[in-house]
Amino acid sequence: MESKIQILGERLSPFVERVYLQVQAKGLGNRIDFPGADWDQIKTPEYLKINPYGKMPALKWGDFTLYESTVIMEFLEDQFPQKPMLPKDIKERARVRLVIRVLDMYYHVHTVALLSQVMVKERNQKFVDRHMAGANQALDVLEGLASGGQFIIGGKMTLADTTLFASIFLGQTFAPGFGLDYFAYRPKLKAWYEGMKEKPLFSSSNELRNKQVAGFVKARMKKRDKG
Ligand SMILES: N[C@@H](CCC(=O)N[C@@H](CS)C(=O)NCC(=O)O)C(=O)O
Repeated sequence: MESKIQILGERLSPFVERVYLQVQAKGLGNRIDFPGADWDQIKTPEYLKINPYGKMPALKWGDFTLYESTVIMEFLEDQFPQKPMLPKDIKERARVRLVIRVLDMYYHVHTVALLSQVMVKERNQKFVDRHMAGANQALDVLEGLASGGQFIIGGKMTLADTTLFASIFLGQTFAPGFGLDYFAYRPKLKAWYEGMKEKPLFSSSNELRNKQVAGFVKARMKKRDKG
């Protein structure tokens, strides 16, 4: 029997969660496992052999390994063409990829930086302001790209929805602490998010994800109070 595909990483990471949501949306839960890998494990020599950058997620399928979430998602689309998450129409397909590219190149760089300022003894306000401006700009761009319907691009659930949801879910959990309102002036993103979070695909994960976020905050507080 062919071995199961494993996706290594913790679902608190939006890069892992985007793959998880794709797998669920495609109904591949019985073909692909998420055994978890914590933050220490991704720096072990064994893991670094799979991903020399020591980041999550990574894919392992027998001898075959892969990393970079977007590459993993595209591989899964090719390997499992059922319930496609990339539109047939090549213009729409390009726009789905554009949403993901904007997240990877222009959004996460700022939100990851802002996360480093959660629960610290003293915030570096200049640093926070710079990255808030960057995050806001990316969110404005995403508002501009949004179709304005139920789905972020086109008329069907795509990788743009699952990927954006994973990113926004985590980001907006921490945003109020920075005075950042994701949805105040972004009606299309707001309506999209409100609609998406009610769908079983996303709402079924909420409890676990909220627990993970609380765990992250607790760990950061512990670190802050220690040193
Ligand atoms: N471009 C990578 C980004 C992955 C990434 O940054 N993952 C974070 C977790 S959110 C990580 O593993 N960070 C650990 C580290 O950088 O040491 C991807 O899309 O897979």
